[in-house]
Amino acid sequence: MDYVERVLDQLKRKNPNEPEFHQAATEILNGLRPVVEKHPEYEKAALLERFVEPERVVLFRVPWVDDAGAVHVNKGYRVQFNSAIGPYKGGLRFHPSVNLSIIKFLGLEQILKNSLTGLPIGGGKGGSDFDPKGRSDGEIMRFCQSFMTELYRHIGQDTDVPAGDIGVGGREIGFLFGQYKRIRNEHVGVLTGRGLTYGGSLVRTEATGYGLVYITEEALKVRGDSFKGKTVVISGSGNVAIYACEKAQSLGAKVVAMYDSNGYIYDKAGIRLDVVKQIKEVERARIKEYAARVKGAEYHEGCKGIWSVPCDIALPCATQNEIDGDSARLLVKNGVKYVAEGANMPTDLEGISVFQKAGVVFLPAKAANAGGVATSALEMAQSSGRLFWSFEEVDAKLKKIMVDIYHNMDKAAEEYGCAGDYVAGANIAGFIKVAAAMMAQGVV
Ligand code: NDP
Ligand code: 2IT
Repeated sequence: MDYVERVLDQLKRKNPNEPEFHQAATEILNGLRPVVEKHPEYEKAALLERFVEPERVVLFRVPWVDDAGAVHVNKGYRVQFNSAIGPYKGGLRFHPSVNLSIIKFLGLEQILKNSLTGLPIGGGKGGSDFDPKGRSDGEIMRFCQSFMTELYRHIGQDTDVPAGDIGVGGREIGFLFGQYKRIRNEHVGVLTGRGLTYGGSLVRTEATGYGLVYITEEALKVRGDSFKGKTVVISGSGNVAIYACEKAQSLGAKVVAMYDSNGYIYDKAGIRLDVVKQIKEVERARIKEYAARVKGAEYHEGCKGIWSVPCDIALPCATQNEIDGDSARLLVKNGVKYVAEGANMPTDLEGISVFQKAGVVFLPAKAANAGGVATSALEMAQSSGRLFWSFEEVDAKLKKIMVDIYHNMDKAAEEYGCAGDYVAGANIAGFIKVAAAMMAQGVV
């Protein structure tokens, strides 16, 4: 067994029943093999063992009262994974599937993603198994207030700065921020994704989806191609999916399918994003509605079928493990040329290998969806500086960050003998900075 295998083996033994965490760690550490081989001092310093162990895990009770007066109890999590290059930074996910394994996989990914942005942010993630679906605004507010009543003591603008993720958008960040400010009596950049009237940044709402399209555009450009005239399939219909669709359409692509957790819509004329926004952002209703409102559009029950829709570019933007080996094979058979991950770990290990073997240009999540957290870091900079930048200014910075990430991971892959393997390239490019910072700071 080499060093990487030993660390993975130990991780699985020490953290049983955490399949998503095992999956993310396997993908990451396998990519880092050429780096640790080049740096034997890392093994002596138990660097990988420290890298995969969170600095701190906070687990807490979140009691709240629903509109009918019934008392509920949820679990709250914050995994403060790595602060070597900056304060912990990463989103909060509210979804019934949330557990420690999922928060740890997201936190581990976040360390390298945040490093790739080139900005000084460490890695963390949190959330709750709370299910926001069907809850009133009052219930959401009381839940967020209860969640923050414990979380506030663990975070701070220079310590840990949460943001949104699945189930946590502008409304939730507003309630969380209000409670933090009330308890702490300070108006600081302790959360990102805030509204524009209380410290938020322009472009943060659009950033993950736009960034995903910017990095894909760069991958197309260096191959003498563009989004123009391309058929695109996007899974999800939440924050990331909607703004990926918006930017892809503005560059001349035709987006033909999207989904939510119940089923997918297919519109061969091209998705009408105004209708999707009205259904998902305003009414918080189901995507099924789209087919009732747009002539010629189809609705299919179930999610998996979306990968049978032929496309040139697939942008999975919903959740982990949406694309397994079979779905990947189907996409390849139907001619997909580019897959860029808007969601975190949407392709499983078999799916990644299918794409790479077929020569599909595969842009992994930690690079492809880094635009969200990068713009969060720009929000933090504006908060600290008491500044407010224009849309054009933030958008230009975001675009440059995404283009730089593309070239950094491309270069890293080439330097370490795996040209074109962006999974390894992104892991390596992200890890080098974190590893250097950890080595410089001693055994901590
Ligand atoms: P949203 O809550 O806005 O949207 C999530 C979308 O994915 C919804 O359409 C939702 O459907 C669907 N979805 C969620 N869970 C499942 C599931 N188990 N099966 C099928 N569909 C599902 O979240 P975001 O758009 O913010 O996040 C989407 C992905 O992007 C996540 O993986 C997140 O970690 C990642 N990401 C988000 C960033 C951000 O800035 N927001 C930044 C980087 C990555 P339904 O409405 O039916 O639940
Ligand atoms: O997965 C992610 O990068 C996010 N959910 C965004 C995190 C952030 O701090 O903006």
